Order: sequence, then structure tokens, then C-alpha cells
Amino acid sequence: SRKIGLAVAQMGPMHLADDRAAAVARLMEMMREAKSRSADLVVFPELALTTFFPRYWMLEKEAEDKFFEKSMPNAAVQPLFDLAVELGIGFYLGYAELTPERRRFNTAILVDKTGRIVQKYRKIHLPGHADHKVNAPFQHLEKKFFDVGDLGFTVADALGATIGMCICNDRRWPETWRVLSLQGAELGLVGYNTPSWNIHWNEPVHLRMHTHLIALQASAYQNAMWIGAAAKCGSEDGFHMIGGSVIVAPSGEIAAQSSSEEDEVIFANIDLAIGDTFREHVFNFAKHRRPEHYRLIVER
Ligand code: ING
Repeated sequence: SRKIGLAVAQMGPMHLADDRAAAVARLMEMMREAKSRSADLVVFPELALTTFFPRYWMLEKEAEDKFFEKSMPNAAVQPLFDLAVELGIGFYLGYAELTPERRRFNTAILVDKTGRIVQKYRKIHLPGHADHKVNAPFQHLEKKFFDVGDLGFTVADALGATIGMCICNDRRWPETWRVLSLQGAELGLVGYNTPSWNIHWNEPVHLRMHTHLIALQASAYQNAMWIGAAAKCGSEDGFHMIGGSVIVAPSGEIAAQSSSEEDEVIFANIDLAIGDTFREHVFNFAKHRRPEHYRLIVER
């Protein structure tokens, strides 16, 4: 067996009035709890330092000033990096990134136990729209506020595993997880902010949790991966987002799941060797996979 302690730190709401210091304090509290549960790494949500601002139509300059990180780490998040080194724990953190060239990304980083950023991912599947839907109860402007990620889907050997990262909507696309598992990923990390209401059609609310879970359970099984998924959830200034933070095993079984819509740490002592068994006997890409018959997936 190859066991590592995996924690997922779900965040409750971040309101417009809440500042980064408040977010970092909450993340540090949950990092301490994760360590107390003997976690080697902890997964924080997508856009963990701010409210889910793509729900608002606002001047892009205003959004950049208010919600984007100009450097990482920076003064506001340095205490989190310092605590990680002090405790000896790694973490995944999602945030809005403004580059020196003024490009904007929905970004996540993987930080190891020495506080070093060992991997960066920029969200590729940007859901929603770029236009102002004046009649909608809220917007979903990721296509306005973010550029499509330009770093691809990559893996890193860190914290005792081969780790792949993605963000929120990426988890719904099978290509995301297959490209990561083709590179040897055995543990996938994903943060998300998933509105409960659908502004495009009258979708029953329960389907948000349903599609979230089947996407992760199927992907974990079909790619022989463990997946840790961290929600930012609850009602942010009245706009509700689903919880459902989970740790999913390569069997597709849920090993741990949050039960609240607030700050909550879930934990599992995951055995990476379980993935080895599925990779050897079921999803043995070398033995069974036939890419010559899959071309449509990329060419169309
Ligand atoms: N949020 C949602 C998500 O993919 C969404 C948006 C929900 C798209 C349901 C399609 C269906 O979980 C983000 N931030 O991607």
C-alpha cells in the first residue's frame, strides 16, 4: 500500500464585504485541522480568496483591482504559505491571477511542504458567457473575466503522489481526466464554485449535486484515480452554491463527503495502490486502449 493523508477543506460563503485576510484566516484554521487529522496535503476551493465575482457585471478594471492577485504568494496569503511550512503540509489553492502582461486566469497552484509552488494550472473549460444578460438573476461571466488557460493539463510528482489539477467546470469534461491519467496522474485535485440555480433553463436544483457527483465518481473510476474536490458553497450575498465536497476512490466510491455548506474539513487516508490495481487489470491503457479509433475526439 502507498498511503497518504488527503484533506479537502470546503469553504462556506465569501461575501463581497469579506476581505482576503478573512479568507486566509479561515483557510489557516482548516489547514491546522487538516494537519491534526494527519493530512499530507489539503485541497482548498476555486477562487478561494474572494466571493465568486463572475456572478456580477462590473468594469473589468474594477474586478482586476478588487479580485485578482497580482503576485503569488503575496502579503495577504504569505501567512498561509508560512503555516504550511511550519506544519509540514502541502496545499492546492484556487485564485484569480492577473499576470504582468495583464492576462487574466482562473488559476490553481500546488504548494509542497517546503512552501514551494510545484505546479500551476489555469482553467481551460470556462463556462458561462461574456455578454451582460440583463434579465438573468445573476451572471456567469467567466468568459468575460478570464482568458482560456494556456498551461495545458499537467501532472507533478509531489507530496508522495503523481498529482494532476483542474478547476470546477473542467471536472465535467472526460477529456480533462483522461489527459491527466495518460500522464500518470493517480490523484486529481479540483476546487469548484457551483451555483445551485441554472440561468439558462429551469433545471431542478437537485440535479446540480447529481451531475457534480456522477462526473467525479465516473472520472475517478474511468481513470483509476483518487479525486479530492473542494467546494466554496452556501449563500454568498444571497446567491447559493452547492456543497458536496468529496474524496472519491478509484473504484468510484465516495470515501468522504461534507455534510454542511460551511467551512468543513473532510479527510481520508487514501491508498494510492488501489489505483494501481484498476490501472493494471481494468484501465490498462497499454493493453486495452485503442486510440486509432478515438480520433474524432480531437479532430472534430
Ligand atoms: N461553475 C459551474 C460548474 O461547472 C456550471 C458552472 C454548473 C456549468 C453546471 C455547467 C453546469 O460547476 C464553475 N465555476 O465552473
